Amino acid sequence: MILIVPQGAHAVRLGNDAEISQEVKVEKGALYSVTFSGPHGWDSYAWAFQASEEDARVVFRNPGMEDDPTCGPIIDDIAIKKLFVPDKPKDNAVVNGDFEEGPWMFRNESLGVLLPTNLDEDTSSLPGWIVESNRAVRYIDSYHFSVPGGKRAIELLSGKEGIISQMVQTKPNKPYRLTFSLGHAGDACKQPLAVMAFAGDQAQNIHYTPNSNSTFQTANVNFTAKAERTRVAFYSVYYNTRSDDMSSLCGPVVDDVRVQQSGSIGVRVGGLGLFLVLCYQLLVVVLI
Ligand SMILES: [Ca+2]
Repeated sequence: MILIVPQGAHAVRLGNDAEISQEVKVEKGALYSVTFSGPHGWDSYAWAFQASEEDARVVFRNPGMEDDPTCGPIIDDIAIKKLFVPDKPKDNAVVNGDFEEGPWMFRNESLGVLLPTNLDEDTSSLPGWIVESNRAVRYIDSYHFSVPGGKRAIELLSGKEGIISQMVQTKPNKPYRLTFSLGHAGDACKQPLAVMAFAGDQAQNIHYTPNSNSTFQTANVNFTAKAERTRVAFYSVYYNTRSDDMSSLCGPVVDDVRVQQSGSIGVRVGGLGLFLVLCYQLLVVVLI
């Protein structure tokens, strides 16, 4: 289900203590992601919740912390998308390793969608993955960026302050190989680009080597599983900015993450429970 709440040619500025809300019908137990953005060209964010009832109210509220009440957040487009958690492929322990399932993206959003910190795998806008750092990562699409596979991928931002990770099922003492695509987003990001890739007790610094024939390369990390669950994680080694404005954050692109055994190729939302405070002291609450 996708519900788009177009605001027409106008956006809403929320003054102190102001809020806008809408009742939405949701499927009990299902996972939903809310994407919202400022006026064209501004950053978009996504945030997810699990429906505990069929009636939900999505509320955007400014909790009123601004000294200047005219400086409130501006809300433009809002969309709610029902997420599905892809099945784990037989030959790959990573869920949603191709990042194709994720939050709604507006076609006119040229800056992708920022995914803020979310430590709960069950209420992640990016099924299977968590953003475990205090900075956001960027969900990008192939309409506006270079994407190694399919239509979606992740661009890592803010150096080691932007980390995505997943706990994957493994068999203790067996050898495994983590493989993934590492590339550039085609957004004039200043090189060098590199990721730190973690798989169990292995950590590897991998530099992207520009190749005029491709926008990405394949990288891998070998490891031996120590337990039945192994952490796979990525962050950008450098703190990159775009060369055209020298200020917008950018970084390496990760896609098609796979973990295979070597040699065998083959929200719950309770009442007022969840909220998210972003810049401008914007508070998003889902009331059920
Ligand atoms: Ca992809």
